[in-house]
Amino acid sequence: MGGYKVILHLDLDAFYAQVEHRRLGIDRSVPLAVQQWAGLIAVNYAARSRGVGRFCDIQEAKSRCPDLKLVHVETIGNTSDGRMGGVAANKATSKACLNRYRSASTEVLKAMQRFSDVLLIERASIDEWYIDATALVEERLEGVEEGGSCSLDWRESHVCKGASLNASLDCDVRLIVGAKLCKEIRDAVKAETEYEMSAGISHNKMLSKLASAMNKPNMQTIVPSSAVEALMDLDYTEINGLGGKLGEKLKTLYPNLKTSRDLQTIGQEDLARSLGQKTGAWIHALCRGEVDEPVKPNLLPKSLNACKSFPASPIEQVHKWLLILAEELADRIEQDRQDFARMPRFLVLHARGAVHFRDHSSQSPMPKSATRDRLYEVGLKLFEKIQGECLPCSRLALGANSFVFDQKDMKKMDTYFVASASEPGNSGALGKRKNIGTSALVEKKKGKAQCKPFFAPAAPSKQPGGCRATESEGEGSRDGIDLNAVDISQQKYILSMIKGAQGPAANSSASKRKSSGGQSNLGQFFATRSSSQDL
Ligand code: TTP
Repeated sequence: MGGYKVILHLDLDAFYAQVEHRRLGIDRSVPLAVQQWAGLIAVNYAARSRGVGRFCDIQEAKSRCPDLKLVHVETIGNTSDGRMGGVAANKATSKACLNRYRSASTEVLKAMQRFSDVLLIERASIDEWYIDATALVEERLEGVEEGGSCSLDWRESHVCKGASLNASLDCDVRLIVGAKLCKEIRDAVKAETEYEMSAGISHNKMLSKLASAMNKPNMQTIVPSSAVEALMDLDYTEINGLGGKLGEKLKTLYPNLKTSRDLQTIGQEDLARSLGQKTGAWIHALCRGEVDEPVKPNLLPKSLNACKSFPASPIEQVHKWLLILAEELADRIEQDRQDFARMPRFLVLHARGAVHFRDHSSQSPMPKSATRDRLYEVGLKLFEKIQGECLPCSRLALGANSFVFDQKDMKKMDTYFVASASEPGNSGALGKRKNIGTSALVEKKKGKAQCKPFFAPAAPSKQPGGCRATESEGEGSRDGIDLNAVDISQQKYILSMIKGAQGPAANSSASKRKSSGGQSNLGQFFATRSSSQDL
């Protein structure tokens, strides 16, 4: 093992717009934007080239690009009983519903999962993922040592401006093999879902995230360690984790510093004094491109939420919104049950009083049948408990958390799994894909030059920055999955569900594979306990 990580960051291009292109069968060359109420939330690249951006209001967008196709996000409500319906969007009477985009995101994840069960995948937001591809890269390189071959052609990738790759360095060889792999993953996702992604390939999450944005759309960029020093000229607020409150705090503390390189002039002690030991150490490494955060697999959402903010409202309005939220949550619980065979144990209601702007919450066991009407009924009782502090009300959220696995569905799936895994000739997805595409074949030379170990030791497990989570509704509920109670057949079931119940090949590959120095899907599943996030 070379000791160099290969971390990919994959980011869907103009995500919601792509979903609408596919759903409505609209050619990608047509300028298209997704609208939510009076604003644009996704703009495709054809429209961007005509001067349309998220900053435009609808009128300005139309005047810049008269043939712009506008698609409104799906909404719930707007009808007398709150049922879902394709009705005209009205912010005062309905709420945006992201189910369409969540499903598309799950499709993409499944396609990546099917590609290989050695990849470690972390969902960073609804449309971006980190992948630790180190194990698969090493596996390919081991194949070369055993007499196989491996492409060292990086022409399908960009290399970060001002940098070059050196195929005689172990670290760069790994990025080149990782880039080939990354292209294969993107191609597999495109073939299966039609969605296009951009990607970054580097040795850590921070650098691969910066890289994926360098050549959008539908391109990938490699950032070798030799590029890092020059890269640090960037505005530090562009670095993931420094774009928000922490970046603001840094600006206040050090008003004259703009770039990452400027930040390097502050000693770790000073940073620690102003921001605390952990954050100080983290920023000290971050502004040098040296943060080695692990990819934390998190495939299962830990809570499901439906929420709505509205002008200060009396009880009748609260009831109306509660019915709409119950509709959405019931739908999400059912979808989640189908995807992961589990049910939440608790229903939580959060409400914000419009007088003091304080949030209050109340929770109860989940009703046995989580239908809209039952959730509404229980939700009303939960609101009664806190309504003294919450009326008039300006925000409501209804959430489900603390999941247990559905024994009945497990059993069904168990039977399926055992039957399919025992079928002969199941070679597995990875085996089929190994060493494909060898346009410029290079035999691995013995005794390659080593580049200087560049990256600092792993950062503390909880960094202050973290990943953007566009869909998180901030509930901070606990993950109630009791993994100790999940036996091996249930784990197999969950694997097959996450992989989209592929049938024999995928399942048997998952059960036969050893972890190859990386973490299998099973490992990913176990890792959800600490790192999964709401989607
Ligand atoms: P982004 O990844 O920020 O952007 P994008 O995928 O549309 O475009 P790009 O190719 O530049 O990455 O956001 C992902 C989706 O999240 C986006 O398609 C729509 C949604 N979104 C919102 O709903 N509100 C917002 O303010 C932003 C920024 C995004």
